[in-house]
Amino acid sequence: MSTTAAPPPKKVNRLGLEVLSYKGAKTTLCAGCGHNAISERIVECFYDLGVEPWRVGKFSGIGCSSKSPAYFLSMSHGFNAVHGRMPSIATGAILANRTILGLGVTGDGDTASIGIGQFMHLVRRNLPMIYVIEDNGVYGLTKGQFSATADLGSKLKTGVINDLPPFDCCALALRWGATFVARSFSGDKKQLQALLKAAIAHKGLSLIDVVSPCVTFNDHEGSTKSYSYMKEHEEVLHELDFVPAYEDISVEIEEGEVRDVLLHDGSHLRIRKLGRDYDPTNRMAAAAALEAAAKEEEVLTGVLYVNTEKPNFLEMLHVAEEPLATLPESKVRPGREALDEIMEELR
Ligand SMILES: Cc1ncc(C[n+]2csc(CCOP(=O)(O)OP(=O)(O)O)c2C)c(N)n1
Ligand code: SF4
Ligand SMILES: [Mg+2]
Repeated sequence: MSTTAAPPPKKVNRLGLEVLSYKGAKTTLCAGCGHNAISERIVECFYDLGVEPWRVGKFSGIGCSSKSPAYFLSMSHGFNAVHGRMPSIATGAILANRTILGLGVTGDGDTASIGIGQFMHLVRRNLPMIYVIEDNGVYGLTKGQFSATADLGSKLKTGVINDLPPFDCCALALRWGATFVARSFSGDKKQLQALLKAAIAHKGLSLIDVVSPCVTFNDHEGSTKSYSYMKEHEEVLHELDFVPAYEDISVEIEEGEVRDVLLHDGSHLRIRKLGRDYDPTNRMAAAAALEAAAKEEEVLTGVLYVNTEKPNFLEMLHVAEEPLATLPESKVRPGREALDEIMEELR
């Protein structure tokens, strides 16, 4: 009689899908690149929350960071836009089909250098999508020139010093009316997981600027986006837990120590106070905290700001629930009367 034991049952999420269903092609990025760690977190979070991968639209521009959507969610839709132009492609796609869950993955060059104008309008419109900036302070793909997020005085491998002040994408996004602004570090697995999950649950633009070291061109002494710099200068604002809507959230919350932010889909972002008092619903305080941190050469990580009240772009425009391509002609074609009215107005 055979004694071979049955293989253990495969681990699946609430949709019955294995984690394999959330993976992508094998990475071609450098070993140790921060972007690879972010791809891994994306796989874990979408799997954990049981998001249907075929509902996701991955959007990116050009860069090592923008290549990374090939390395996760292979069952999702994807669009690699021209350098810095991902926001307009994502805007068009999400307006045409609001059932898509938009996931933008971009670089600091793609967003803050060539793409700053597009990024500005995306924030202003509060388009519901997740927008991850893989921020290494350089153009990794074109061999390590400074980007617009490189800190003043930081040094290239060649010894060149950056003599321009940086754009802080979080501070800019706050100024332009963003509704979810967070900063993280690719090396902080737990924090990044909680932030990505909250970003999935938020129904406006969810910006996460992730310091993601480029091991090949910007991980040396004198860089402010290196692993060692982040280890010394990261200032974690709070401890984060994400409680999805389908889990029981009726756990007692200790007064004064923990704060719960209710997100749109009924999930909760649980914010546990660390050393300081920080209110992530106060936009002015968030801007001041970033300014103060920059002066102290600290990198604040966590949820900097969240606003669940402001309408998103689709709500502002009253976009139809169904994908526009599926609307019947009776809904998309104005009737004779409406056309006559327009003609009358133009007389
Ligand atoms: C219109 C245009 N200008 C310039 C380039 C060259 N280029 C390709 S990627 C890149 C910068 C990428 O930097 P970043 O977005 O920070 O991504 P990383 O490689 O650092 O992840 C540049 C300047 C291009 N492809 N297209
Ligand atoms: S060059 Fe830099 S950013 Fe590009 S894959 Fe290598 S480590 Fe990552
Ligand atoms: Mg970069």
